[in-house]
Amino acid sequence: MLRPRVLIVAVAAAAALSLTACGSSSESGSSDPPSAVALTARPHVTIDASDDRYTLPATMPSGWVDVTLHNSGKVGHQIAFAKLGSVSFAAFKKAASATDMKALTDVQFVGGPNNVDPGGSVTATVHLEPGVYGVACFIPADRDGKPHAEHGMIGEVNVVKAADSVDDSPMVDGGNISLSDFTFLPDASFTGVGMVEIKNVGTQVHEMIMVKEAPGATLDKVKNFFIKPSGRPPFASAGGVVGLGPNETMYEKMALTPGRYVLLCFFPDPTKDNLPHALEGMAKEITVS
Ligand SMILES: [Cu+2]
Repeated sequence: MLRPRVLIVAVAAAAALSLTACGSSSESGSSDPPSAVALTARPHVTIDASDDRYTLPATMPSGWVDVTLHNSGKVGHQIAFAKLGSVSFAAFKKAASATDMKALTDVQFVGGPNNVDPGGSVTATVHLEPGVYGVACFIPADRDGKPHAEHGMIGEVNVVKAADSVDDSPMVDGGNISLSDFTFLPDASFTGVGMVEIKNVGTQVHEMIMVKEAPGATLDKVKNFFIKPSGRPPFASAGGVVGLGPNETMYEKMALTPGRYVLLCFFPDPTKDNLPHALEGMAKEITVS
């Protein structure tokens, strides 16, 4: 009785091995990292950002979606997805254009890619329920300090259930980071490599801008550059996520190289006259080894 069973197991194992070998050899010619296999399991939507507009699809599939923001502009951009619910697009537009977070307490911020440098791309995995979403860039323009949303980086997207919609949440192999009021809490399993779960355990909307410190940089030097840019940035961008509401979860595939990183949130605190969260302690240095 035992012998045939062992054989079957051995054959199954060999088949699995050859499948794995096939999969990896077909990947090796591509410029994408091997992790692209996991990315393609979900719908993948690429949105272009220029100064100051998005090229948006009219509809997007519901469920877990990999959203890539490609920046063909000259300054950094982001795209925050917010389910409008009972809020009209006109009201969202007015509030986002003025960074009036108090007027946006009834929309559901579900995240999006952040900190996308000119010429670059950042991908984030967000969960979209069917419905109407507003999208916006809250980064202030150099010329007048108003959010890019005010200058045209705002739009409306219809989310509908599609044949390729995926409701199973992504597999996590890079650890977890919680966003709280007002700090970042990477857990012990966080490695900075692989799929990272990002969860908002606070009561306000948060973002996570990730940068890698340049030699000689410090947390304060990085933070001060964001508040008052001058000279060369003491860091290199490393992606990030934007606009994640309380109790919401999203994911980002990371491939951080060893070094010191700073995580920052500049979302305004509506209870403190829109004081950026970074000035309430939401700027943290972490080491990736
Ligand atoms: Cu925050």
